[in-house]
Amino acid sequence: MNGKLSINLTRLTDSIAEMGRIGRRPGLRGVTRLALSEEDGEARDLLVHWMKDEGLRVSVDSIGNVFGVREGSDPGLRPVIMGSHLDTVIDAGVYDGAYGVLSALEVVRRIKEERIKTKRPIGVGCFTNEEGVRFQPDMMGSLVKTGGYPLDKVYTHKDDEGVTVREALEGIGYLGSAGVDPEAYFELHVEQGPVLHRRGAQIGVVEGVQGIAWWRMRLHGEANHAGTTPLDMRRDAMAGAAELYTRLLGSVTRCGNAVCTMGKLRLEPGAINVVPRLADFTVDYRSYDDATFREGKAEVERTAGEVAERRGLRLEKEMTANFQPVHFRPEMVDVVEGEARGRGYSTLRLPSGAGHDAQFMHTACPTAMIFVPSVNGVSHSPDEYSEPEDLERGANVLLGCALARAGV
Ligand code: HGY
Ligand code: MN
Ligand code: MN
Repeated sequence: MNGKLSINLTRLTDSIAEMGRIGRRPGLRGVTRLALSEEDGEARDLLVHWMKDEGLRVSVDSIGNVFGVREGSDPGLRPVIMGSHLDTVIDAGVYDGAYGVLSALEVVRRIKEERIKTKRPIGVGCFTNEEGVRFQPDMMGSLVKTGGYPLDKVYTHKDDEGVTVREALEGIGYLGSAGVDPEAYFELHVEQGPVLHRRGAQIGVVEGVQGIAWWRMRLHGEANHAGTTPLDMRRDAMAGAAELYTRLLGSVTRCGNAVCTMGKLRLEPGAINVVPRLADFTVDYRSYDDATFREGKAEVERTAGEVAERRGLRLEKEMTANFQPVHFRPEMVDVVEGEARGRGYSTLRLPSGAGHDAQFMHTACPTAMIFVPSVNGVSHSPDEYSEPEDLERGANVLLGCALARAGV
């Protein structure tokens, strides 16, 4: 392989498969490891076990981010960290997050096997609650670590059962105190979208991450009889939510460079013959373009207000994430492209549609992301899949970038 050090693909895919056995649920085909759940704790414990097997110095910080670092010849230098997350959405694939964490572990294993002593310490990072499904906001671990959100405030955030982040961290034994301060951060991730696979490109050279805005909204109407209540007498919360979603989808379709999703919806009282009095739902709005993102967020809130007004509904809305589009440092983007091309891989530059810890690590240190193709662009689904050769290429690029940055 033109003399460049490469990873051990079998060991990597075996570790992904073993990690992918954690979080299986009857009736679901995928994995479910919601942040700070028992399953997330089990996944973290397995990672820590592997880190200790490799003799890494393991530390856990105050928001539960886990780091495993191999000392360098100059321990006074800040470490190069490669990482991602192990928590998942509901019924997820085995690659989202875990591929990046386990590829980072594989890189450290290979460096150790080759008895390479890097100048800088080099290690693995596993961030808390990247997905934001159980607790909001998403990318919580990297956001708090980089000072984007106050720790004492995030500790009080609750899940649907009223459990706080702090209680959940304590519950799985990952309420730590000491983290690491990376000199640089690299994140390898499956693209989760269709671009690389459609274009036949082997490595995605990620230029940035699109803006993400999340709301929790409640439309309050009035319960009434589904048979006897004339349409013009109804205050139907579901009709309001449906109209809002339809109008937002129409708007992002017309604008062409934004997306919108209402992924979670709960109705009360939730009976077939009762006009819903409450629609409790989420809105996820994203765009890579700064102006579109700003205007789009205003339109989401304006449209929700209009729909509520006209339908006689009371609107409650809470913004649970508001992250501007991020553009990685050009020199870091160039490093990824240079390493991939130096290995003879084809490359394509693109923004990330999904959120990642890298978008916050970017505010603390030089940061880069590497993508590999997702077959048919599927993710956040048990059908998420990437070819082993692609997994290998991505991990080889991660190895090359991190080793060069750490210095030998
Ligand atoms: O929502 C996202 O893009 C990420 O998976 N948390
Ligand atoms: Mn992810
Ligand atoms: Mn994800």
